[in-house]
Amino acid sequence: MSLEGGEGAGKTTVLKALHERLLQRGFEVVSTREPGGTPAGEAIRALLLDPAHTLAAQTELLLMFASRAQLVETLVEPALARGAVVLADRFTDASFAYQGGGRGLSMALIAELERVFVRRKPDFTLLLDLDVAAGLARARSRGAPADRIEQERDEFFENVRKAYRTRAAAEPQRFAVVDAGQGVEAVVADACAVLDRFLDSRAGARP
Ligand code: T5A
Repeated sequence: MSLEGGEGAGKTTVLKALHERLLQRGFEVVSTREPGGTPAGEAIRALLLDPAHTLAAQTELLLMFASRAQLVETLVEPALARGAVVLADRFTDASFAYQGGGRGLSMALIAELERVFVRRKPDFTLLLDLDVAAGLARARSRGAPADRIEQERDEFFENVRKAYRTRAAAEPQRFAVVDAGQGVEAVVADACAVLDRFLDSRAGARP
């Protein structure tokens, strides 16, 4: 299962709560993040987010998929094979939203990379939907210098949000959308409630 959203939407905060909820419900949980999640993936993440680099959009896309391919081969597939739940802070939907929606790269090309190198979609995806200005303000309030992608203009992030919402609307059976503009406690409560509904609908099956 995966967690998605724009900058500062609160994924890190919500991920911890969902991880705890899954443990309480008796699952082995493997939480991970993208780009990154493996030693090689974290090195790729550093390259991707370093503002010192000017990357072509295609390079950015392929590095996202390089990190993802490493994660799928070395972490996701082995974890699923032994019956664990993988809880991913971003997965392929982020490439559709950022590289497709934000950068304007071909959605068909991204779908083809997904088909060849990922070969699966999350069973359940929680989208934290938030006004772009509010998300950027939250991200900036942490005081860390903006990374390469956070330095993009607002229009880029508006297109990212639009692409996420379009994907959620197209696959309502996979996506649940939570209003991330609420206070932390309300967002966490909503996120846990939709997770519980999903787990209950699967009647004990692994997500
Ligand atoms: N990317 C990624 C792509 O372009 N393509 C891809 O395929 C993939 C996988 C790194 C970047 O890579 C891009 C997207 C990103 O630009 P990331 O590490 O997930 O991906 O980066 P961010 O989205 O930048 O992660 P953030 O850590 O900024 O956002 P989070 O995790 O959504 O937010 P979080 O939980 O750290 O919260 C941000 C701040 O807001 C507060 C928190 O305390 C924190 O200070 N906060 C709230 N404040 C008020 N109300 C709430 N409800 C709040 N929830 C959290």
